[in-house]
Amino acid sequence: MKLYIAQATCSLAVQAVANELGLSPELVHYDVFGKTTSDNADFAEVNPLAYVPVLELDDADKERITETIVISSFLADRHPESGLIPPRGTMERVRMDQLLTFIATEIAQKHIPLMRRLMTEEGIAFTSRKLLTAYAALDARLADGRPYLTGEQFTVADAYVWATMWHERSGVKLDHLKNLMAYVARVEARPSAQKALKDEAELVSVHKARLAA
Ligand SMILES: N[C@@H](CCC(=O)N[C@@H](CS)C(=O)NCC(=O)O)C(=O)O
Repeated sequence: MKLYIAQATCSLAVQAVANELGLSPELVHYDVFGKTTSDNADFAEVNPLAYVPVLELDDADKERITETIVISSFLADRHPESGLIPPRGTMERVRMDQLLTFIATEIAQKHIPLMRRLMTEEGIAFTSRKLLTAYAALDARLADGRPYLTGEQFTVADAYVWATMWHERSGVKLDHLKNLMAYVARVEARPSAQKALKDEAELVSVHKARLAA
């Protein structure tokens, strides 16, 4: 499998999930600003919507899957023993899908226009409030001392929240949310997260060196 990633983006979630599962997809870096890829692929052809993550399968058609939730769930579903995602058709899975959609729409996609400085003052205030509300809801969930969002078990939702902790770049202050901040540090300490950061940094540096040569 081939996984297209970009630096410090939601693709880190898929990397962390793959690492939890012991999978080693070939990583390809996409520079979202320069529009180049580390393997010289034309990213406009890889994903005409021009965003990561993209997972290319090893099947004959080399089918490509997009969307962070879909890729993470696809990988986790193929390894039910991992406990990274509850089985389809159960209420636990409904709650997980609800949480993943919440993270995508109320957190990840709310950060992006803030980080890119694309909003009016009113837009910044509105979106920052929305983000604070969303993060406060996660903080409240963790208030009973559970280590991860759904309990004792690390899941794809934890990988996604960790990968999209972009509050410093979008100017949203979260330091008062102590449960959340301790939880993020816990997720980041996992070997899967550390490996994701290391692999990403190495690939970005190889890509940059190639462009500079
Ligand atoms: N709907 C997609 C959105 C993914 C997305 O927003 N990717 C960002 C990084 S987190 C990206 O590649 N942006 C590049 C760009 O917009 O130019 C998903 O949920 O995976």
